[in-house]
Amino acid sequence: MQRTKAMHTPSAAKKLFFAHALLPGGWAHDVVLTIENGVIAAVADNSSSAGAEIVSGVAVPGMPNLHSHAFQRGMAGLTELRGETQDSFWTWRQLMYRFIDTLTPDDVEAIAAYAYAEMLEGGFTSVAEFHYLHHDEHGAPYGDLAEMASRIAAACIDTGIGLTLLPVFYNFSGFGGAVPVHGQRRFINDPSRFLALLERSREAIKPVDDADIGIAPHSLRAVTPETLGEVLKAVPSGPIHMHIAEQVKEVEDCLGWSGQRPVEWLLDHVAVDRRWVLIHATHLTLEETVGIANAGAVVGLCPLTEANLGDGIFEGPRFIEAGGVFGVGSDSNIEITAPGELKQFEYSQRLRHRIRNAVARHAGETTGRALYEHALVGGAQASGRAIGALSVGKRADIVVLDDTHPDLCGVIGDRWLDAATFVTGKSAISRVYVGGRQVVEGGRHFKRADITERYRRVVKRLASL
Ligand code: NGQ
Ligand code: ZN
Repeated sequence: MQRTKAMHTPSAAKKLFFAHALLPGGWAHDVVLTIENGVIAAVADNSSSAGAEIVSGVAVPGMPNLHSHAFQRGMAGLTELRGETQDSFWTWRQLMYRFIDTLTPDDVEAIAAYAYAEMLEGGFTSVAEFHYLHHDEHGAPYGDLAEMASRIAAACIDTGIGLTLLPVFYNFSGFGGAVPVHGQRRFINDPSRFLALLERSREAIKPVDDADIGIAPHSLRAVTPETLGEVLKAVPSGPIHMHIAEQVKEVEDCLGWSGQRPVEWLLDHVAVDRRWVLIHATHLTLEETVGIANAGAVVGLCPLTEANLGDGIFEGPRFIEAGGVFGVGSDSNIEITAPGELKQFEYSQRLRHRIRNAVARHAGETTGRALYEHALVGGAQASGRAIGALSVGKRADIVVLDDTHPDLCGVIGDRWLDAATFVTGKSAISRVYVGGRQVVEGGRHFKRADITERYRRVVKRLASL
């Protein structure tokens, strides 16, 4: 009973007491967070717990997930079978197109709810949903253009996760305005229908407490300079996300089309700034790497998916040295865990450069802390919402680590984040709050049973790639 109540009561003012919390200035002790309407209204350290709910464990800011295609959770594990030719990103994409052939709005809602519950259990308190499955199975728009967007919103309400909805502008199938292929029929809009969809999507997210909206031109492959320009001109604010330079073939095709590499082209032709989030940005020259950092754009890394799809490895140390900002996303949702994405990122850097502690910024800093703080900053910027820190004015998105866990009980401070990142993964996450509402207890989402049952029914029907 009480659990249901915690999910649904509008969050009146409340106070939470933590023995330890990671604040913007570092670790603080005996911390009381006062939360009003989902927002942190006051932070006091060295405080008494009187009048506050005492929460055992270590409070850290919830991690924003800056890139997800929720529906792809439903095909996790189904594409690991060797095909007739050498498998690659592109053969995976064929299977993905097949998977969406028959997905209904109900399916998408059920899969998204399951993915979002897992995100919350995995330490992600918000999701930037890069949403492109717009139309019905014949490629015709639904009666409500934003039918599918409203299902994403419903899954957010169901699970309590925060949302930045990114309706995707997908116009063509390749550089230079190539005609879309059959498998892309459910994604395609021209600028005017896309802008209408965007307006309807703004309405669709209104019932979600913790939500905002941006746009996502899918990739340079999916737009032309003209149609991209038209959409950008019509949307003067909010985050802009785009897949870019993920595959070598994509870089080659872009060179063939324009004589420039994707990031080089973008930096030259579009006013890239802090609104921009470049997803993957895997294959870059040093000049492009530094160019993104100088533009103030975020690089959105999805290390588990990038490994699964055989994309390649982003250049971390040079980007960070140049002051670049990055965050992490779960993308194809093959495995959903914030610590897991951070670990995979660090490990790929270690393998690429044959070094250790690649991301720590100075002697004496631990890698777990550095990874976590980098990704909070990038994730919040990419989400365009007031999240990513336990400080006044931010949403009360809180992840609580279990400091009695055998791998955490003997250490303190930054070492908690090292243990959670490299050793325990999400098993050290005990509680999660979004906008001050508790949604995870003992590592389990409050609605896990119901959401799982619904998901099971859907995937049993779909699991035949
Ligand atoms: C996507 N996913 O939109 O889901 C893409 C594949 C494409 C990743 N790029 C399709 N990881 O890029 O054309
Ligand atoms: Zn993606």
